[in-house]
Amino acid sequence: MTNGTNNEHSAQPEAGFEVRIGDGGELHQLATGDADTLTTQQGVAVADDQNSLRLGARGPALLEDFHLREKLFHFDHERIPERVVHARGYGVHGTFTLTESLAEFTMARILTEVGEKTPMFTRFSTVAGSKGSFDLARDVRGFACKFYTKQGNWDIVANNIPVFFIQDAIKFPDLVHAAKPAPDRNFPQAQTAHDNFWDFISLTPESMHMIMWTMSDRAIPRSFRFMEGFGVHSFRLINAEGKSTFVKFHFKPKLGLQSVLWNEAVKINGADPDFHRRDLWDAIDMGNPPEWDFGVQLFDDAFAERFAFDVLDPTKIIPEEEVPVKIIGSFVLDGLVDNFFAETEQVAFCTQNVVPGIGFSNDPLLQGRNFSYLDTQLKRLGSPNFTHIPINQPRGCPVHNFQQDGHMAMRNPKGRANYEPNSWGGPRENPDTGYSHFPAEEAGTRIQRRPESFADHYSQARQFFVSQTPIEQKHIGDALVFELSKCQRLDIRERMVGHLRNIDERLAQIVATGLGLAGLPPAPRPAAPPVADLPPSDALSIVKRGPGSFAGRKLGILLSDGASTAVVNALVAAVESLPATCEFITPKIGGVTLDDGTLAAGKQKIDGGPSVLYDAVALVVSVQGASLLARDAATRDFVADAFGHCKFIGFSPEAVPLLRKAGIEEADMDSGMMSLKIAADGSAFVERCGELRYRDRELTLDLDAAAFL
Ligand code: HDE
Repeated sequence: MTNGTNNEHSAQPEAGFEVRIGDGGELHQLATGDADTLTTQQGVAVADDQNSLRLGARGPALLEDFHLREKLFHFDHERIPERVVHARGYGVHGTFTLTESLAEFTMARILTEVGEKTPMFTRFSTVAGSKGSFDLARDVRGFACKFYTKQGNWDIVANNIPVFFIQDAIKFPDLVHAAKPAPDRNFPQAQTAHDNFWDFISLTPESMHMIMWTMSDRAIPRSFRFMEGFGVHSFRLINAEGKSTFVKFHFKPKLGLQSVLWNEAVKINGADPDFHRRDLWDAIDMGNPPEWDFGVQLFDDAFAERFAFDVLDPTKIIPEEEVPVKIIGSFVLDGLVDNFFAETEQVAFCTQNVVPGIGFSNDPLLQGRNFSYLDTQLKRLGSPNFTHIPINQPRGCPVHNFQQDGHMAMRNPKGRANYEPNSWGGPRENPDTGYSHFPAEEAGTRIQRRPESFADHYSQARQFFVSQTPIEQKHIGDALVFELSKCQRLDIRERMVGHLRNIDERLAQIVATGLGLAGLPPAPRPAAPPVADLPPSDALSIVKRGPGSFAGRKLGILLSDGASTAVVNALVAAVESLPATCEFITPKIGGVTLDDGTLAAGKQKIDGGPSVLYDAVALVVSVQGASLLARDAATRDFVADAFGHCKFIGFSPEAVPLLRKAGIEEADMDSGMMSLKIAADGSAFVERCGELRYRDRELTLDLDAAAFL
């Protein structure tokens, strides 16, 4: 069925239908006879797949037609429940390689054998939207990884944000209910801009740190390829002597971080609701697979004692300045799935999936997750045998146990013994190599109470805010104003602004002004006095960690007939050398004829390729082309949006009338705009695009920007 980890494998779909049977794990063709003959599920060759059996050509259908009945029966049952959260996701295969051994800290072989390659599967997702929702929702992104290690499957069910909304699993159903569409009207879909969400949040101060992250540009990533991943909780590493070290897991994209603007996100969702999945598919398909560094923050009990916050509290980070992220390996995601349902839909991530040498902390959210993920697979996949589905089967080691039977059992033990201990033989426990739980000393009173050490909800929220560049702070303010403007109840808006006062007075004031509140509502009294003003951390800003190269990005080249071949070729060569990609956008999809007579085929017709789909744009047109295109509304939008979204714009001198028609006058020409007169300008322009956006432009375009400067 699949275990493809390279493009060749997935680029060549197998004819026919395969099923995994027996306990050997080998694949068998189900078809009788040759693979080209259509058969029923029973392997019987089908003679007519166009007409059902009827009593006369115009008569009633006959129940006897087993092929018709089987086909409809199977179709009727094709859907399984979508995930209760993270329903919309996209999975790909990859490989993890260790570059630095953690043998001092753990027995987990995947973290000790330098150079060893471990196959993995990653599923990216949005949280709130249903399976068919759009990709560029303002939302947290899931970044779940399953590592098929030689000691069993290890899952890091990560997000692209290092903290969470709540501190206790008991609040998860409430959080998700509040975020999802309201139960009476069933809207809004895939967005938190509504009363229920902000009602819950404004009544849950522990969510404030997470809110700063979700209102930041992190929640509208440009691509899965430009996102960080975080295991969030403190886990344990356990070494051969049984010593435990705390660990937090980090994934850092080699291409750097990048997000879109909110106005872009809104338009991308219309232009291409599959923007993120298409981006990942294309990158892998074209042979530019994304890679991440795999890092750990390691700390001991002594650090946990002296750290200003509780390392068990999932609403807190440990700043990288305090405990640096040590890079110990990397992974590349280079394998497309053969079948979306079989792999992406059926993959079952469980936080409880750990291997010897890796353990849990007492983080109450993690403890709750360890129950929830296993439980939810039964609902979704319908049987405790979901581990028999190929995507969930361990690959690096055998599986031997006496768990058997149940719906859809595919791996059935042979022989008489199905219990342990027994006198017939079979697998036995092994205290030397088996998983042993870390013997933490625990004592206490049975109690339902949050620890005092979890009580400071504002200090790190403030630290996140002050760590952002002015433009990023502005985006947080804009996002809050937008989201709260969609709440109908004034008291909810006010309660939220009250919380913001405990984070940053200026932010609260700006949001209050943006909402048109009469004054500043009172700030709630914090449950604990905030720790001293925390220092800004550069690691928290996307802009401060920009890539500086256009590698992995996409240039949109708008062409007309008669455009300069020399400039076009120079742009394409510069982009491909990075490597990055480019697409020609042409008035007709058939393409244009360049000034030397070459035909340049369009990848997008102008209406289907708005500039929001590109990281930067170049307008390479002739005099006549510019005047024709200037009369076209979609082309004017293309140019105006590229300018409004602070993109770098390269333009041939002939394009100036088009710029004017799109509202860009001489006085608006800034250093984000570059003239493309000769071929050399093409490579200089692509070099300039490395900054990704000409951010200064936003400060001049936005009425509210001044407040953040
Ligand atoms: Fe999840 N979460 N979660 N979550 N989560 C699920 O499991 C849950 C949390 C995350 O691509 C569900 O298989 C509880 C934190 C990802 O298949 C469910 C709590 C983080 C995915 C579930 C949390 C995550 C899920 C739904 C609080 C970041 C997608 C379907 C105690 C570290 C996995 C499923 C995929 C999915 C429960 C909080 C990440 C219901 C109870 C914190 C990436 O089991």
